[in-house]
Amino acid sequence: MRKLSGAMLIAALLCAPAAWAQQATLRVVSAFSENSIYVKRLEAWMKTVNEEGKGVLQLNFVGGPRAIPTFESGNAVKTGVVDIALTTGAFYTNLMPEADALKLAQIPVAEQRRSGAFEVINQIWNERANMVYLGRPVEHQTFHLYLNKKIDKPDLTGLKIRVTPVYRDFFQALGAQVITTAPGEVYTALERGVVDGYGWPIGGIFDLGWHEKTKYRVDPGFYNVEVSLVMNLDAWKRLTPPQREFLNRQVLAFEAQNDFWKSDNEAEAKRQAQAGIETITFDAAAAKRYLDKANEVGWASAIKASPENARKLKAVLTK
Ligand code: 173
Repeated sequence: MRKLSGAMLIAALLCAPAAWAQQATLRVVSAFSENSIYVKRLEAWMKTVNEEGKGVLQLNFVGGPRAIPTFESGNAVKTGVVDIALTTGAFYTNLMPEADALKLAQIPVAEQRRSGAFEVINQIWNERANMVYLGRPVEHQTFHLYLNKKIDKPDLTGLKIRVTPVYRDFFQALGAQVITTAPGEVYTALERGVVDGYGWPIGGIFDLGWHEKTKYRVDPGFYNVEVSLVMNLDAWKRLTPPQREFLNRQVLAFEAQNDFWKSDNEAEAKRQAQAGIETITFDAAAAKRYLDKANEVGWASAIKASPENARKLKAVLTK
């Protein structure tokens, strides 16, 4: 320091705030619990982003549902309480019911980016929720019905099932009585016998100990599990072009790891079997009816709730 002349010191001090302004720090939350596989992968990704983003962009993980309750995650992003959330459309249908339609996508996210589907999603998300749809770092997973009572056909009459908007209309169409809860309440609901089962992806039931309270998994799985990064539109606009480019590149790198889920699916199914969870399967005709029903009910609900946007999404997300 002694070697700096007075003029140089002043110049350095004047430059410092400008240089500093080139680094943005964004607040990130997760609608999924902190010990979930989704958040473990998010944190690993953020670590890389922060290492590579020094002087450009930093991500600050604020927390999971204890920081922002699961079903408030969309609102927190919309209003700018946080900048980014790892969440899913079913958790912010209060803002835009069509968000849940991303589970009906039949084409991979990389293709959605090439085909223009991604832009259609972004137009809708910008307008409806003041959000930028950044990317989808979870793919190749299906949802399943987990039960504590045995069934031999796709008929849930007399069963109480924990749902979110993902499964609500489908399970209801199969005769179930449904109870909506955040993931954080599933264990207690099972423990108290408030529900006979729940919907959840193929992976993750061990994260919160649900395997202890689960007897059966129903196959086949249905829909396309959607977990995405969404960002407040104003916060996005405040970023400089290089910061946006950096963030986009990092999200693409995250999505490029999506094959991870294929091996995770196998590992999780195996682990469930080892934990004594039996698989319930239907005959081919019943399985087809089950999947067709899921799809049909899914689109019918989305179109009913938000006709114009759901139709736009259907046009670009299905084959
Ligand atoms: O809570 C849920 O069952 C749910 O809707 C969901 C959505 C995506 C991934 C995991 C769970």
